[in-house]
Amino acid sequence: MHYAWLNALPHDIPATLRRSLEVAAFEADAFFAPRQKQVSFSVEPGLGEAYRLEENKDGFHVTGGESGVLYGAYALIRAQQTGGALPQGEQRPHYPLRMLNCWDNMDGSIERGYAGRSLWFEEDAFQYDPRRIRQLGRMLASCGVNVLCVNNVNVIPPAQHLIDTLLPDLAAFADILRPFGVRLMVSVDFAMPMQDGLSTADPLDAAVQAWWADRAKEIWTAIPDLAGFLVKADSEHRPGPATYGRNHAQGANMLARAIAPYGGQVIWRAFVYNCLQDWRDTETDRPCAAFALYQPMDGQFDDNVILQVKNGPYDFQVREPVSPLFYAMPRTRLALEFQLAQEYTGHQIDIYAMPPLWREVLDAIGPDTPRAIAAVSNLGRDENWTGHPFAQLNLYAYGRFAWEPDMEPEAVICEWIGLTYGDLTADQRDALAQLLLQSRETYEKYTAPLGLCWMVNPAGHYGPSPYGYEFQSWGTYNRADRDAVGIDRTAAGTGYADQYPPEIAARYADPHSCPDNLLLFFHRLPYDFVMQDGRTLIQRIYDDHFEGYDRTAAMAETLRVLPLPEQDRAVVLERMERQLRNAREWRDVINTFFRRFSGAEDDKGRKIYK
Ligand code: GCW
Repeated sequence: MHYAWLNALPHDIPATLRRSLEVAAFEADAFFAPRQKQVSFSVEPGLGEAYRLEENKDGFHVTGGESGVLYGAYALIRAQQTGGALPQGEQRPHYPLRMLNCWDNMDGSIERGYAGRSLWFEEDAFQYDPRRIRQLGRMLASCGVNVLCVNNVNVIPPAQHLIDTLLPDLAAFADILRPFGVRLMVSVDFAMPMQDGLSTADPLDAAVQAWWADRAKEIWTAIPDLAGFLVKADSEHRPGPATYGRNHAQGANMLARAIAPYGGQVIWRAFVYNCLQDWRDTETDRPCAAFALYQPMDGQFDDNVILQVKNGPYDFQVREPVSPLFYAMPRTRLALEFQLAQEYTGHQIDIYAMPPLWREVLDAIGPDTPRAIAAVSNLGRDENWTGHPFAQLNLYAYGRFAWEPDMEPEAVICEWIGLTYGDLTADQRDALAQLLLQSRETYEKYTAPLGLCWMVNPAGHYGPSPYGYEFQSWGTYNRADRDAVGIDRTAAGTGYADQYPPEIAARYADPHSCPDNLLLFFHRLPYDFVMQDGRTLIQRIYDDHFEGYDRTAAMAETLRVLPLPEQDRAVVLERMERQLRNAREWRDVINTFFRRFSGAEDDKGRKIYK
């Protein structure tokens, strides 16, 4: 197995180890016995996921609840491997639901997957190597993730049958992950009753309600600890309550009532907008959509509904402000959704470490605003799990942030490096940490400028295409012309900025106080607009793109001399070359695009192609 932060552990878990305590004891013993130390355990069921660690003369003692002992064992190993101090006092996760959303289809493909095929689906069936799934369980437990949604939110046939004919297979899969403290979740199709012969899926129809209640009973009989349903409704052509003139609270609550008797939760996604927009329409503004729809429903969702909101109002772009819904729904349980899959952030070819992004988001909204956390998975069947070995950092760090949302990006990056590449010298580790820490900003500089978004190739979302999305129906426009670029989202424009609380809205609304990196998200500005640092907008676009490429070239230099383990080194260097080509392409395409429109020369006389 390659998941290097667990390198010191044996490669497999014997099938007989069924309970988390057994797993914990096995892991701890395997790690500490060769070091002549003993680890003992005691279980206090009331502790649940929490644990306490103590050092004694023979070794260590872990006290925890059922999954707590497991998390305690991994925390102990982590502290030992990184030379960190033992966490003091009772440790418990900040978010009770720490979800990984897998967009796996049953034919084995993964929507926005960049690390190979599905680890558990193939040929429209569950097909997997149970040892690999146990390794997956260890990986998730070792970083603290506790819910795995097995199928794509776009429920592509035959995945709708996961909750009827395929239930025994789903239950068998749940059995494998249960000892690792991982519960399953399933994405469901809102119109499923109609596939079973009903004439409607109207949430207020008694027959529909009875259908879901029956289904819930059968599902939770088969898998008593199923975490719940994930639902993408009325979004990008998925069915939903709007078809029947019902709102999202009515739709979500209907499902919630069916599964409440079993402790199930409905995770209802707030990713809803008009994907059939006419580009000629300048009134409709996609980032406004979710707030306009959901904010008026605050307080209307049942207790076991969680509204899952992407971190930004658009769609996991390289730079977006946080979604204004996080400031506006105090009476609704919200989940914060991140995307580990690098859809818009380099396809796990380019290096893009996410902790700085998460730090910003969590600082902006406060860690207590969301009540749960979710991330779109970056895993696949590739031997190293994530395509690029460094993309493992994002999964690891996500789990750690889900436990401790106050973590500093640098600390978690260093922790991961210590666990994964412990043989590097302190200087080498530091060089890698700095490279990773800055990788997001580097990527941002060579791609779409200053919060503009969507200059990416529409086919696949890798590489530049400044006008690729411009005349499409997705609500994704930059509206660049010879004088100016961007969309005015202030009160004078689409009004998006006013969805924020007044002090935040005021900061965004003034181009002189709006953070530079969001300037073109909120404003339409002429190329000669003078920015806070004194540079003109067009010069800043050029400078960023040259700098982004130069920083990428410097990354390649750093990596060339870094003595990573051989199997990682080959992949890292090969991908680095592709990243450098990508950065060059972005730099030249974007600079040429804006030079053609603006006619402006680069102050520093660098090469911009005609
Ligand atoms: O970003 C978009 C992706 C879709 C995805 C959708 C969503 C699963 O391009 O592939 O569909 O978001 O989050 O539902």
